[in-house]
Amino acid sequence: MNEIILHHYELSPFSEKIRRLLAYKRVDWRAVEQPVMAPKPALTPLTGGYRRIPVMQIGADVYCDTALIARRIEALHPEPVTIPDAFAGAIAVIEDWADHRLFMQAVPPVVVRLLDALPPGFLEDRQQMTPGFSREALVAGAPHALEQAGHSLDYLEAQLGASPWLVGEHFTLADAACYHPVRFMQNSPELAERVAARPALAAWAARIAGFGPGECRAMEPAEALAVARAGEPADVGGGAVAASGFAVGDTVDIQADDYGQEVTTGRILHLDQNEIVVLRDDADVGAVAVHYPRAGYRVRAH
Ligand SMILES: N[C@@H](CCC(=O)N[C@@H](CS)C(=O)NCC(=O)O)C(=O)O
Repeated sequence: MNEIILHHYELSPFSEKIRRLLAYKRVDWRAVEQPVMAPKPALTPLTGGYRRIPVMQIGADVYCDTALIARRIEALHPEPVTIPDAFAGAIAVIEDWADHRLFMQAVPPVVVRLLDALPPGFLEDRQQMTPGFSREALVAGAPHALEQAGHSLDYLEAQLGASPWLVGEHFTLADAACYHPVRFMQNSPELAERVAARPALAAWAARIAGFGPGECRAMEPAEALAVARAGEPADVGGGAVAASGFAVGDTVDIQADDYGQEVTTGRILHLDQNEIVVLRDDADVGAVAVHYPRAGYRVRAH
């Protein structure tokens, strides 16, 4: 009942960020394969609309966004530490840079390379999430993104030439966050060449890949929905930050502020500086608590 269920797909870079953490921590987890494109009929009953990948589920608690998922895994499985207190702020800054800037430098060159192999409807689906995600815009944007990626890879190479990991003496969430765009870059020969040309970076990436697949067993999507249906939200410590303007019980809409505009609507169970938890009563799975980070998400009165 309390096992970690990760809704993911193999090629998903953000899922890889979480899979590396789970492998490093040697945590058992269940893998639910979700479609690469909307609709996601075995995911949205859990989230209430959010369609991005990955999503973590524990019973009837559902966690959106890797920033929150990583921190919940750390709280549940604190050893080995991947967010040491002494570096928590620096790790969050590097993570944000990796998830947004570094990742976005990888997207145009990689997608342009994959254009002929993409499933039908892929660009249209991503255009729904990010207006302007067209073949023409990607082709036009790829050379600059490639050039800019070189600078980012230089920063990583400089740090990894001086220390084995990006922050401190051990693998941390900062490494997992930077690894996922670097791994995604392997799909573009031009980017893969730039990674390979930086020896400390290439060796670091190989070490992280070497954590292996982790302790993972597949789960059917219907079984994950049944788990939610059978469970009750458990991770719902009450409370609200007065300064937020909201109170426990208010019905709110939650929406990403970058891409993917689907909205989750629910009643606030918990709200603090870092996280908002809303309760949804879903026709299919019953009561579920949906957890979001505050950073990167708009919360509005419904
Ligand atoms: N900020 C989100 C970003 C997640 C994200 O962009 N995921 C990609 C896949 S790696 C996605 O959802 N793409 C659209 C899809 O898979 O439907 C997070 O950290 O979880």
